[in-house]
Amino acid sequence: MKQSGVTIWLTGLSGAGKTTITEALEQKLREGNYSLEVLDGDIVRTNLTKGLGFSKEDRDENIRRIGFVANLLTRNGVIVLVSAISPYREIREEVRGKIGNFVEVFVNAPLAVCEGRDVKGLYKRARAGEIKSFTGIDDPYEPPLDPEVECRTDLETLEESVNKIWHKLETMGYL
Ligand code: GGZ
Repeated sequence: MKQSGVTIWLTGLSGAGKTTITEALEQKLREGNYSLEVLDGDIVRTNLTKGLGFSKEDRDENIRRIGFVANLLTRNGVIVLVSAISPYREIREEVRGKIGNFVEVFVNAPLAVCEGRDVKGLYKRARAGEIKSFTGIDDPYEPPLDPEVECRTDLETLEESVNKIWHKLETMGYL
């Protein structure tokens, strides 16, 4: 039987661990020879959504375009890993409705933890007012109300987070 496609949508604050989980999950899926594609907000913003900023309108446009591509791939049997802050609930739900085969993963760590990690020094710059409209600082993040999976990256290991998602994909029949 042909692999059925699915979009695995990781949402969460900057520094919550979306990219780290995506990379680990990608590796595990590749070992299983699944056909997959990764759409990471940070990278997509250098091509597909180049020029968009961080206003609500631009973020929604970013998510809509990522969702459009994710949908094309998903309906062709690809497992799509999307990693984007995607702070607004309504647009996430819109994309979910269009794609259908959709697994929302809330990559959750308290703001203080994300800020403490500050891998790229962006929180520091946001606190200093050098970056405006930074999610969690002076821009909203609306957490999912009923995600298929929640990964508490401050409390669980990377392996635990990946296994949780893997297990959910299995029970939903995508693996
Ligand atoms: C949030 C920002 C901002 C602002 C630049 N707010 O953690 P990162 O650095 O590597 O990834 C973040 C990325 C956010 O892009 P997304 O496409 O995921 O955002 S959204 O879904 O809201 O459209 C962050 C960096 O860009 N970054 N400025 N103001 N994150």
